[in-house]
Amino acid sequence: MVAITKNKMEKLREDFPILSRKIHDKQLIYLDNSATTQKPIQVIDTIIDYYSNYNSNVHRGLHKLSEEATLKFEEAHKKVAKFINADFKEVIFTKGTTESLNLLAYSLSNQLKKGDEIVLTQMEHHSNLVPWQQIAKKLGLKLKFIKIKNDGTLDLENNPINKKTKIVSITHISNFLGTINPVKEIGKIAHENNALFIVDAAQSVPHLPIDVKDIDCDFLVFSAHKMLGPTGIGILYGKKDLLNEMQPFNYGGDMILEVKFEDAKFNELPWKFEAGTPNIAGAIGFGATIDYLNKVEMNNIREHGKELTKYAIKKLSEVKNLEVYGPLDPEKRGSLISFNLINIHPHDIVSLLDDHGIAVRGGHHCAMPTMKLMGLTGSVRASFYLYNTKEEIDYFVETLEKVKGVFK
Ligand code: 7TS
Repeated sequence: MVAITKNKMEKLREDFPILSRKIHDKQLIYLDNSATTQKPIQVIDTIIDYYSNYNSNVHRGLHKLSEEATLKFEEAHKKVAKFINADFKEVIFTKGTTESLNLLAYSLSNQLKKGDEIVLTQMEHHSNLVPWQQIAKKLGLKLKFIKIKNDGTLDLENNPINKKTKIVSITHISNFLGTINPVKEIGKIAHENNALFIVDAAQSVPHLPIDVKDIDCDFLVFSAHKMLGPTGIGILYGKKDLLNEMQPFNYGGDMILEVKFEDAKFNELPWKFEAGTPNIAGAIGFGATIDYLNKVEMNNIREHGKELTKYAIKKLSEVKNLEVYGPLDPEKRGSLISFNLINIHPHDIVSLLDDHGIAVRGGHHCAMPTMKLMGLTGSVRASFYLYNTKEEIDYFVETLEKVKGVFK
């Protein structure tokens, strides 16, 4: 790993045109990276280049443009696969985390029967909860949950995984509490019980070096837009043998080898799960995103995120009447902090911070049951990425104090 100095990290900001924008005549401070991240010029230019110079469909034309587009599209698959230490055949392009999880719930439901159990945690994003609820209702399955302890970590000693469990699907990093869950340990428990193990890595792949072989997960899902890439493209990683056994989610062009009027033979992996014209620009843009992240190096991104989070927790703990949710140890959390100012609605805080050019998110963060469990209706969330600085956090916390003053 080449350690990146503070100056180099700040220099990266020049790659992001949007960061020089003014919002209400104030410099933009973008702290909503858990929702989506900004895009570097290298990714933007790659997408413009595709549409300007070799726009064409993939896998079908024999002409030059189609050849060029196909090559770049397949290269993107390979880059993403290498990024998470997977095989090319094991990486499927989807619309994003949500679609990947729906694909899994739909395709794996063929292997489930009444009475089978699915284990999730009490801190899932709605996209790793609602698809499972739907198939559970349809097939008479039971949903069980690993509980959250008071410190915001999972109560693994009392986990409900047993021989009836067929699927364990958990978030790696909670988008509300920020907790980093011990995925290797949970995967081991799942496999000891012959259950499939799925990791929702929407908030972890952008921030930590991820190796699917080391985690030993059966499936892992994430979205490009949370890691400097375009929207509308994401990943379903799955172990080859499992993907080969699974029924496709969508049927149509590109996912077949041979079609007769009565029947069809499916294409090999990964194309078996990529029916129809894919998001070509998004995929090629994602390839450029991976190049960018590799250049910065994921270890540096993790270290930078940890430093900013530690700094922000310290600064926020000095603000009176403010409560932070989730573990306070930066080693145990991702680069996001959810909090509330007592007796002030999160939406009011978000709106007043916006007046000062600061973008944070307020609300239930698509984790309504977790909020309710904690007796909350919402929180404010500040989330950081590689282009954020301690100076931005200083301005954010100073402004928060001003905002508090408005309600006196
Ligand atoms: N899982 C987790 C843990 C997430 O944080 C999100 C998005 C998703 C799944 C869904 O990802 P998508 O790309 O398919 O939308 N989380 C958020 C958020 O925290 N604020 O906006 C989106």
